[in-house]
Amino acid sequence: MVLNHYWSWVYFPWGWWWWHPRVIIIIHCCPIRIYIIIRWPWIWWPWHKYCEYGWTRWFDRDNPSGTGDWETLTDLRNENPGQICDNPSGIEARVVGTGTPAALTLDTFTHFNVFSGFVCQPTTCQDYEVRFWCPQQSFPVPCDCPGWTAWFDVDDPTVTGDWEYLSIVDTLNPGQACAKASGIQVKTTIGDVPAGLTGEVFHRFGPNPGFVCRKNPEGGPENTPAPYQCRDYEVRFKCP
Ligand SMILES: [Ca+2]
Ligand SMILES: [Ca+2]
Repeated sequence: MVLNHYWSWVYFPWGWWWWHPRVIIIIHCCPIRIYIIIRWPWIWWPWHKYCEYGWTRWFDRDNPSGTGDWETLTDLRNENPGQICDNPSGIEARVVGTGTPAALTLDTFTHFNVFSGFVCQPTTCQDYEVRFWCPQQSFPVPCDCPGWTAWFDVDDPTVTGDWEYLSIVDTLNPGQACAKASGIQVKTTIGDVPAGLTGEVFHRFGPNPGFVCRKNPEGGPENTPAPYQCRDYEVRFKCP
């Protein structure tokens, strides 16, 4: 359908496209993601806004009976093949039904990270659901989202690696973070590459205590040169 001499639009399976000799606008739903690409004078300049981009849907495979609430990555992948990427770059958990952030409950989480997923023990747990951040390299940076902190970079990958602990972020940035978080996202400071796409080895990757990329194995000698490499990462947390 032609709107006027210059503008046309069409609906593709994942959104509406408008195009013009100098502007392309793409609106995706749902959740809503907006992409605007402007050509001036001959270079195409992209702009985008997508708070939810890259998150999986919420998963709730277990109920808090018996040994607790087990939302492990192994089980979730087995029961939902192809829906969770191999190397998530973030994780978030909340209570089913109420949407209460995990950090606001008094339950104990024995696992809460991108390696093993989420486990609440013992049996007094509420019922939790979890989701993972699986972005694509071409759209790496989510915009500012409600409840999420700014991106913080409190360490450099010098001798032992890059240590981005929530407690350190909170101490160095009073009032800008929190003592207990419900989610974490990690990307590189240069290039905005999601952590899961860098191929590096991470030692810690959960809201609590935070994120660590070590150049040496835990408990091993500080070898020179270190066996692993670490880029400089920055983190943001879901508070609470
Ligand atoms: Ca559950
Ligand atoms: Ca860093």
